[in-house]
Amino acid sequence: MTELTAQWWRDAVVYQVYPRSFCDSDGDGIGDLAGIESKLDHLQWLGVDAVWLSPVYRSPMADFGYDISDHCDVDPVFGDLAAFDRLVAAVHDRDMFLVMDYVANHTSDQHPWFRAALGSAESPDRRRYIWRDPAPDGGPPNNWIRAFSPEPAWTLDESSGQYYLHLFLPEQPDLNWSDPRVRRDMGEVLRFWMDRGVDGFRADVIHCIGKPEHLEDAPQDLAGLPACIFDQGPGTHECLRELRRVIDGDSPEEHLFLGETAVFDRRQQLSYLGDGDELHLAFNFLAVHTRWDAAAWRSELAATYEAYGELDAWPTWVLSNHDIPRQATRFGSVARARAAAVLLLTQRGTPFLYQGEELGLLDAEVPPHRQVDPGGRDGCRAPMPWSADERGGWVPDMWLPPPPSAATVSVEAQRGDDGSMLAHHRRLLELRRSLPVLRSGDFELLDAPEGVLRYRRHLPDPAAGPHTIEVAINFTASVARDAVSPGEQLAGTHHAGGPSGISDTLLPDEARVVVP
Ligand code: ISL
Repeated sequence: MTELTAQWWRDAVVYQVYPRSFCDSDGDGIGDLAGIESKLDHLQWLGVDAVWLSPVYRSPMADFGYDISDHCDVDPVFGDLAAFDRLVAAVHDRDMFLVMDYVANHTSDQHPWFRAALGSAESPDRRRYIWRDPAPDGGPPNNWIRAFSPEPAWTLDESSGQYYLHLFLPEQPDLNWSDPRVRRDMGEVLRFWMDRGVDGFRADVIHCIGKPEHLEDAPQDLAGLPACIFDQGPGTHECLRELRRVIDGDSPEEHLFLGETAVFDRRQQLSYLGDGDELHLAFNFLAVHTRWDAAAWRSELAATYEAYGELDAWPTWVLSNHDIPRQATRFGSVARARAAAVLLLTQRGTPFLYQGEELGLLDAEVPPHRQVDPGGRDGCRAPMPWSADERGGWVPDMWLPPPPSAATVSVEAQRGDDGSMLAHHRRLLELRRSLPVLRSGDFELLDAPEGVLRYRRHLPDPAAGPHTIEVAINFTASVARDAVSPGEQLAGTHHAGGPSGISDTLLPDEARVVVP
């Protein structure tokens, strides 16, 4: 049974489950909570410590769950509250933690709050959302653009003659966090799920929740960009501090407050950690968008560790999620994704794996008639292949087509194969769990030939295991000499481990973890 320990996330690797695409227990072509529960033994075998669930709340699914119509219920497509409670208990039975998505910036337009707000400027619920009169020409109140398509972030409510703000789809109206009832009720949502046992929250686009009182036009240099990346000013920080107090409750540092800070300015990203009184962790999307290039990664790692080090803050590392092309697709090959797993799982900070990453999945090619996501993100959301058949064990009318090569790139095909991507991940996770130096050791970049990234992790006084670990990654398609210290190899892309790493040469796409 999981004992809540202060700041458990600092020692954890978190696995993201996208529930629609994880495991379908009832054969309707859509994954569900009972399906997730049935695969927990597999996740435990893999060696992850926590599961983050993308939204399972009741939702009309305009944005596949990121549009919530009831914050205190489970959508019937996924199960019910009893199934949720069983899942929480089953996760805890395996000494893992469960993190839930928390969508605070907006609700569904079908949420009772928005239904009540619509149409009447007099309704007390009106203030839960953000309304403005039209511009003098009758158009939207400012020049903000919504996500997913270059259209205004405003929709006219004809019956009241006012526009409402939505940084995402028109079906996702933005909440007004300057309304005390929104703050109170959204705090209650956190308590509701903590009372059911969840161990933390991944807070969706949480940097957007505060809004400046005067919603002025975006400056020229930002005008064409979606408004969801803007810094919304001090209001957000005030809200984050308030939410953190709710999450801390009487047992500070036991429940994770992780923010999807989808911004591309490092200082802005770090600002949401406050003085240790806002988010515990902020996703580092600058790393997600770093291309497969040794010099680019060298500067990304240096900048992240420097900025986080100055604040004594704990970084996060993530390479993929349900919004972006998978790294095997993005970086151009499974061999690179295999090296990227070494990069990800040997960092200081909390690493996140997205379901299927451990198999080296490629994005599915989704033909136009099967495309369902308004943001064009179907490819990376293709259902997880469990068995070695062309649909990966899913029924014929699965909600999205399978990823390519499900017959070979599946859990069944890889589980017994010691050379597989799955076995590679399992070894890296086991290594991270067994070596304190990999979790909490210092990080230092080392000189390396062009195209190679080389770094050292060091722990002055480890509780167990070696004090110093060296990692070297060849980003190129050529052999790299003088690229790694000879020493005992603990893990790698090309050799499972053992005393093989005596040479200083890396093969193309090779990554190695050694005791120098
Ligand atoms: O998906 C993106 C671009 O295609 C991102 O800009 C994304 O919209 C952004 O990272 C916010 O994502 C989160 O909130 C969205 C939801 O659609 C995403 O799935 C979620 O991860 C709105 O709730």
